[in-house]
Amino acid sequence: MTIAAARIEELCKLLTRMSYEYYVLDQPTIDDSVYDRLYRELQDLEDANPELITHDSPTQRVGAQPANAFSSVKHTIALYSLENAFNNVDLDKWQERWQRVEEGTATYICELKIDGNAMALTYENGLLVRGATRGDGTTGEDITSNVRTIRTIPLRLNVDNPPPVVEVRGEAFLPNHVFFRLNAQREAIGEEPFKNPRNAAAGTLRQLDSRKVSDRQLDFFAYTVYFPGSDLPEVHSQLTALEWLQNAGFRVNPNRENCADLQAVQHYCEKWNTDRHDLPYMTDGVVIKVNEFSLQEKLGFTQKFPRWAIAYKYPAEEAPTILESITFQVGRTGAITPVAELRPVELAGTTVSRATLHNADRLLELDLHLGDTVIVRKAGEIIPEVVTVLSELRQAGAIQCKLPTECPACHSIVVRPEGEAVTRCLNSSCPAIVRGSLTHWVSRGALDINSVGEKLIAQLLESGLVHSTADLYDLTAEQLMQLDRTGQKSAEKVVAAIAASVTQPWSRVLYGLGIRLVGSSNAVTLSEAFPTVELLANAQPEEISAIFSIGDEIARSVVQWFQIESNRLLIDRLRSSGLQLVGEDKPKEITVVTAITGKTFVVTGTLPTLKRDEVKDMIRKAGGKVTDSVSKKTDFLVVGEDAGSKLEKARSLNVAILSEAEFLELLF
Ligand code: 3BA
Repeated sequence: MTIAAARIEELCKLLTRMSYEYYVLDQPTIDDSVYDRLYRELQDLEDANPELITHDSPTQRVGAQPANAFSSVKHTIALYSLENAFNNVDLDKWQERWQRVEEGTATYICELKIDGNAMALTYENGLLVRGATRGDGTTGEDITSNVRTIRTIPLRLNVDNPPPVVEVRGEAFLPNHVFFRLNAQREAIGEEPFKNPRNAAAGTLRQLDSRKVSDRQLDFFAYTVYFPGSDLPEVHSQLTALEWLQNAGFRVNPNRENCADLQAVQHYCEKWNTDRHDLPYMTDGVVIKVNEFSLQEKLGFTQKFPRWAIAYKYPAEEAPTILESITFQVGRTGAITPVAELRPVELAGTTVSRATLHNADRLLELDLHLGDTVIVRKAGEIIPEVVTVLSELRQAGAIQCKLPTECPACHSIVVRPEGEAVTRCLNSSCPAIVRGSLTHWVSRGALDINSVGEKLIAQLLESGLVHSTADLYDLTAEQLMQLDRTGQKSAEKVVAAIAASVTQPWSRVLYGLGIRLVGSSNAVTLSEAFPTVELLANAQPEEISAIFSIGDEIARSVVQWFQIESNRLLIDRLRSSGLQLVGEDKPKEITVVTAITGKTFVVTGTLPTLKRDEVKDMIRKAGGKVTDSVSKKTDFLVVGEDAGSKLEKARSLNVAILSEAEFLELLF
């Protein structure tokens, strides 16, 4: 079998299953846009190889699988589709196209495109007589009893002398919070969650038990109204139609805008691409309509679409593509991140050719094979990631992707600590780790050495001039001038910039060390609590985690870092190079030496006047340390009422015990 034949067969099987899940089960497992792209791939393959088209190919099916639970209704006025635009150029072309049919200008109404289910409602003499799904646009399903449960659809129009027949169209949808609650309930009873609010709404509308529909809190935005056989003069445009609908008792989306030209339309689309994420319901684009009915009538329809309207679709955030290979990146902490190298695919407005696989666990969980069809997602500003693999499309004999057993940069054995998702290289002189450490050391929040960039770091490592951050401070201009394209002037500038960095405060040096979990704010907190590197290097984990906002895991990470011999040597060399390993406000603490300075305290029980946190603050301000648990290193235990095991332990260890009054005496 040829590759094309195999791919066609696999795509047919997968798409058939997907459409069954979508239409029959109301339980799609895959995003619509992904389905569309795979469908198009199948269509292209079949166009190129027509002899391979089978009778049961999904492309040979016209329209959707009808569900027969509800009786079908023929729409008296068809529900057209909307043409799609994906960018400003498409909008320009659309305007040019309609202006060729009817010269002139128009004002446009922009409406948010609600990502729900289009519905057709019929009112006779003001009364709701029928609610139907859109179906294929000509025929839909009669779901009147379910529609009646939607609170924002009036059962009687709120107008005097309503026209004999009124047709209203709009979008039924499930608000996001209802969707999340519904899925939580489904998962609690072991049911599959819905993939998105639109599918949840579709599933709800086709529920046979209307009482269940009523519980689900469906909502409805109206956007079109027809008065067959009885035109109302006051309704002559999209804007006046929306007003009429609102007055008649419908919910109309408030975020509509009257735009004088296409530029204003484009501005609206741009603005809502970000703002839409704050709305309590899903939107997937903007519908743009020529406002005046007189112009709409002149423009008319093509086979499928009204010429006077278009949907500006926000870019899809998920797409299928092919996994070409996997590479492994070693970060400055030694963490090895698997990266998927992909066949380039358009996603959310950019071309994506790499995506993160996060960690070793994720890679194994996905069980990736080379050549696999994977789904990548890029939402907002997030780094693209591989979300799933379509293993049905895997070719026979595909090679499984494995975790590296050795570091791709230094070839030393890698380890994966029990219970951790991350594989690490532990060789602190691994070139990838050193490069990462150097990049971090010179970065803005750390030592901020602007003139040492990625390129120079690579050159320094390659030439062997630098093996660790400390080596930076021994560099001479002569050495730098040996490097490619480095003149005397720039060499001197670099040396001066490195030298100037020794004035950066202790907190930045601490951050620059790149200790795992010590970000810039933890570094500030730690540097204040431990005003010298010695105090920090010799601190017990409990003393570190006793600091407000510093947890056990951070404390352990700091202690572990200082336990490593090469790190202690690094500190020694940084000290000789003149870096600040002492806080600036240290002198202040030396001047107020009290009986508390340098002593370690534990505070427990309910004190007569002070809160425990107040006491702890007073101790820290006076240069003492506060920890959570009593040990041999504890100098004082401050106790109040109802003290428990800490008091006992302090007694057994002969730790001095203070009442609040005694503590205050010691302090002042
Ligand atoms: N306006 C969907 N179609 C829409 C009336 C036209 C139209 C939509 C719209 C054709 C939304 C296609 C299905 C259909 C009624 C046909 C909207 C939305 N306008 N605001 C121009 O918010 N999703 N959808 N519905 N007729």
